[in-house]
Amino acid sequence: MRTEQPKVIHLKDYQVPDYLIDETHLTFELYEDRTLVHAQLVMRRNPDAGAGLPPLQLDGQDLELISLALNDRQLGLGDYQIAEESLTLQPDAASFTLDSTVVIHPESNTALEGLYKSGGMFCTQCEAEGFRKITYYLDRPDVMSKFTTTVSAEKHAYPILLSNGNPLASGEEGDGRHWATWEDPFMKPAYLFALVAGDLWCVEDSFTTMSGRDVALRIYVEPENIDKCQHAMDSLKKSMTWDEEAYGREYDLDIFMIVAVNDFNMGAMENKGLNIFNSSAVLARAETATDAAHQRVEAIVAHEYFHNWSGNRVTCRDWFQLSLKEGFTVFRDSQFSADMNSPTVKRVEDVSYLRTHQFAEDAGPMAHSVRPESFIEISNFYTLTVYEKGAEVVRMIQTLLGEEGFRKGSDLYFERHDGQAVTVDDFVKAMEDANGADLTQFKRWYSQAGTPRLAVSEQYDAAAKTYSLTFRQSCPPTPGQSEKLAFVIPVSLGLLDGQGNEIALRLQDEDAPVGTTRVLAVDQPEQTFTFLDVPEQPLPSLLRGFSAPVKLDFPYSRDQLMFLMQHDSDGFNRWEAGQQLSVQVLQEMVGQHQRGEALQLDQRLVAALRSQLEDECLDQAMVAEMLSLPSEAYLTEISEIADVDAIHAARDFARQSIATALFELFWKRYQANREVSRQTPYVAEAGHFARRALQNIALSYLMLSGKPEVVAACVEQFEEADNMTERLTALAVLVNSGFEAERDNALASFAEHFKDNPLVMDQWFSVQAGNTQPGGLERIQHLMQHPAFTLKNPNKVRALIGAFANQNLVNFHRADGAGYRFLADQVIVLNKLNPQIASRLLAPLTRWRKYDTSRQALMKTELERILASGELSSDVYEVVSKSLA
Ligand code: B3K
Ligand code: ZN
Repeated sequence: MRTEQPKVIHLKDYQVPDYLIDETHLTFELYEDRTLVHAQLVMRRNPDAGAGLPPLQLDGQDLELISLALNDRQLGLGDYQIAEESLTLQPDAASFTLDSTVVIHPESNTALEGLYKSGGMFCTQCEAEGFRKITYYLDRPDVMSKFTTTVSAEKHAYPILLSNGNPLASGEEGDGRHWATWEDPFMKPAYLFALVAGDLWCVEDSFTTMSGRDVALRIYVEPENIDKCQHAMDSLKKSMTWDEEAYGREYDLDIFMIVAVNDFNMGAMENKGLNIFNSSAVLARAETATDAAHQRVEAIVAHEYFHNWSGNRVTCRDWFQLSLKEGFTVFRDSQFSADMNSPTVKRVEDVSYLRTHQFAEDAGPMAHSVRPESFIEISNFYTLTVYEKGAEVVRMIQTLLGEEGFRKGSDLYFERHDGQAVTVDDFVKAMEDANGADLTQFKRWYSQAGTPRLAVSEQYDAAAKTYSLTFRQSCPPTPGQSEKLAFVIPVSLGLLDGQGNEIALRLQDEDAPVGTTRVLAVDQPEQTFTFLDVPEQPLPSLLRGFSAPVKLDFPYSRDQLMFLMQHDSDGFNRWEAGQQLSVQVLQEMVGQHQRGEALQLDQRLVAALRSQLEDECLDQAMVAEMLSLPSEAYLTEISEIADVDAIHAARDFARQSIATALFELFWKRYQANREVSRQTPYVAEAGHFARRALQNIALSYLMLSGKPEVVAACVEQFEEADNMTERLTALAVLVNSGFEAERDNALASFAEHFKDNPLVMDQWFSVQAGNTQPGGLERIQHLMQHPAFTLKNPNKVRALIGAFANQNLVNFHRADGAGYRFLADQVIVLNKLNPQIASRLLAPLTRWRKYDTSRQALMKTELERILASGELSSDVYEVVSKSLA
């Protein structure tokens, strides 16, 4: 066990840096067995930090110092002190130049942070604190510097040498080596530094910005992937146009580059002018990537591009402000995806994700506010709360200020803070100043953790024709925050009459009605709003578009939910009514299972889904969403104590009953859509996504019938489809079926066909990891022996182990605890190899409070075993210790 307690960093202790680095000149000499890094830092005392010349403490980790010179004077051992994570020396003037040379070992860096090797190429990942593994530096986002970077390497193995900014010069060195120098004219913090060296090919295009400047666009990949870049390039150009139109933001360098690497801890990284991407977030073509993968590529390319303004031009003062760039940028990319595809489908996907995963985080031991107060390891705070809830907070600001007001606020923010490292308060202040608004109370969304509950009750006075809604808000305690103050909750709503028409909304004290959808700002613990001239008892449609990230509670009957599914003018709320109906029905069946009764499905759910399937005018993507019952993970999240087996049994039974009752309709829609798919070449567009989505969900229901004509259709789709969306669904459906011969054939032929494509093999692993039939753990253990699997590649870990623990709940939570033991074993191994991946992988164990006492004990035993397993990384230590606290 760890003897030293790792240090806790607090937001309240923030101090401006003692020194600044105006210029950073780096030279990298890359070799197979070591890399030499020369850094020349042009530094000065920070005028904002007070008088005198305090010691200079630079960050540095795993660096072997070769030489150090201050203003060209070589320093000796007595001139500086080296500790495990720092180097300290005493400057003798307010301005000085510091030259250092260190040796580092990218070739053995398995943590994938700092400079490392992925396959045959060198690449970097510096956010948040990886630059200190490259050279001694002030590795904090409020130290911004102008960088020039020279890279030298052997020419044959590394013909391409890249860094941030614009190319300045290049040349040969003799000995088969060559070099290139890059200059980034924009000041940036070290976390945005990037370097790439490898044998890469590129797809090239260009973009003319709104002021008429030409920008070269390049996507670099390993040669075998050169045919999978077009979708990312199209997405990039759409993003550039969109950011000009929606936010007035123009690109600022002469070149924008994306590089795809196979070994990457997350999706991608927004390094200035040189984005580095997980290959899974760049490569996409019909034959190898699903519709979901295409949409993910489009969203991530956009997200990283948008960071050029929200993150790079205006950056964070400190890491507590992470949501300043991440929440805002997720909000921006979700607006973009909504504009490129279907806004309602996008909203449904985002809200499902938030409610299943972020709400669970908010209710668990790692719960933290959007702007956390403290951390041990910042890597643990790249969370759903900072990203997704942070985006919801920005969205609420837009809902409260209106689209125009929000745009004025963002214009002021970018103009006022260009080139600065700022805080969440600065962002909100710009929104306030541009609109003359007061968001003081609203800012509690940034400082209070936990998911608020909003209980709503109604009162109709037929004589006075008034209708009142009373809102009661509360928020459960979270670690370190027992009491919460009232939030400002924007509630978008409408009222429906008995025919399903919208009622014009006139609030008390208003002279006339104003529209049929209104936003109420609920800002008291309890508050009543009264509407006038309401001719009959209405049915409220509450929280339209999910206008706030809260748990809403209104006592809808099932008939009322069916009415809303039919009539609500808000597309999101039509889906939401269907979800709530499904939840009610499934929870009732969970109860039946627990009492040992025969399961009975409320036929109203079948009727509601039937009318969706019958109506051929509806958006097929929304019909597919309606037909997707709430996931087991979501049903777990909304349970006080989750009964894994009952949830699985109830959901399975409901699916089976729906499949039987609606067989003919499913079959008709399936055949019609499959026929179109057969006749139409693959297109990555919303209408085509929608057709395939309905076709595929229909197939998954149809296969539950086990009818030979369906099995034949599934095999046909698997074998004949020209795209991965259809092929992979057919495979997944076969894998989860009892048709062993067909399943084994399909798995074998898929692996044989795609064995050289690691991203496709990830899908092959995932599909099997998700198989909920008994024996799941043994299948995973067996697959870990497959030659295509390795713990060193984060995508493989996520595809197999992550998918198993997060999506295959009945198998992972099997009663003897073997699933937990297995996960803990993997975490213990990964703790040494790659702490960031280890700490993320263990998240399912942190949710132990959700389960029965026997499972709780088993999960805690494994957390304790991890804690006692030896020297823990700060990443794993923080998550495990907080989970057990
Ligand atoms: N900013 C990066 C995330 C870096 C994570 C470091 N552990 C990607 C993104 O959010 O765009
Ligand atoms: Zn981001």
